Amino acid sequence: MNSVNPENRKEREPYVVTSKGYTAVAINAAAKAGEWIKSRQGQVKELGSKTSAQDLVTEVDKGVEQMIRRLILTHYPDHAILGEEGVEPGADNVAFALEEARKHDYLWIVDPIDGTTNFVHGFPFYCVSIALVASGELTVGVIYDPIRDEMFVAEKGKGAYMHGIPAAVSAEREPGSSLIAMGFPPDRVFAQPANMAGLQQILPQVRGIRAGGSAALHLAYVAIGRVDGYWEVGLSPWDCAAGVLLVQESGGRVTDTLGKPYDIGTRHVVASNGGIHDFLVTSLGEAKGTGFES
Ligand code: 2AM
Ligand code: CA
Repeated sequence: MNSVNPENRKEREPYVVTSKGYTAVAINAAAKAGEWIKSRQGQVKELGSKTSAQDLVTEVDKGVEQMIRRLILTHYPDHAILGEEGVEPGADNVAFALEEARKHDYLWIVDPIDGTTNFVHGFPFYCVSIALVASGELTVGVIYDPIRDEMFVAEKGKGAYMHGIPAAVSAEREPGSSLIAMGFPPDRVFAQPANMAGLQQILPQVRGIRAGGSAALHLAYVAIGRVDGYWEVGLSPWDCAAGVLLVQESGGRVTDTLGKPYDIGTRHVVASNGGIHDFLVTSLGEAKGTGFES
């Protein structure tokens, strides 16, 4: 009789590590990626541009994304991955790639370096961002800042943490006492005028504004209360997916610039402690700085 020993069959199949949870895999990948990125600061060899001289990419972005993809697929070979360097630039291409990616039950959204311009210039404000969307729901969000060695971790329904300490948004309710972050993606035709309009409206009403150049880190800073709110018009899914879960799990609120609930396709984002959210949304509307005007 031709009997098959199941143990032998197991040995012949590809070896798949299954013992680690999604969050542990994301943390491990972000930590490894972050260390590599930090070690390459100031040593970029292949500086390229995508849509314009402002839209930069380096061999480090590409190499780190490959590494993160391999690490995730080692554990979960049938999961899908949407990464910044795997998609052609342009809002239409991003939207198309996202619609394809959404069909998968398990979708990882990866930005190998959020803040590439900072990385290229040696301005120490950039991070690795990894999110998992399971059955359409943001489930894990991990952001790692290798410069400060800060690991921000959020799990749906379980809260957000920085180095194991629970994260919480600020309690500020007064715009005049608020520190706000925002940003300028490289698009100068559509995003820049909208973001400038919002800046013009909001800056005179708040304590200060910071535009650090990393959407993901700004969202992590909302989550941990270092800034009270953040907005930016013209983002891509990988810039904000992980950070959005961090803010939500820290007690904050995330919408689009019209105040509608966030979805992974949302490009014009407002995130806050909740207390100043309506102020930001209302101000952007008054300024015609929502990105939805045209
Ligand atoms: P990046 O560094 O990963 O490219 C600047 O405030 C923010 O805009 C950063 O998070 C930056 O992410 C993002 N960004 C840069 N190029 C972009 C593009 N072409 N489309 C959307 N967002 C972009
Ligand atoms: Ca990036």
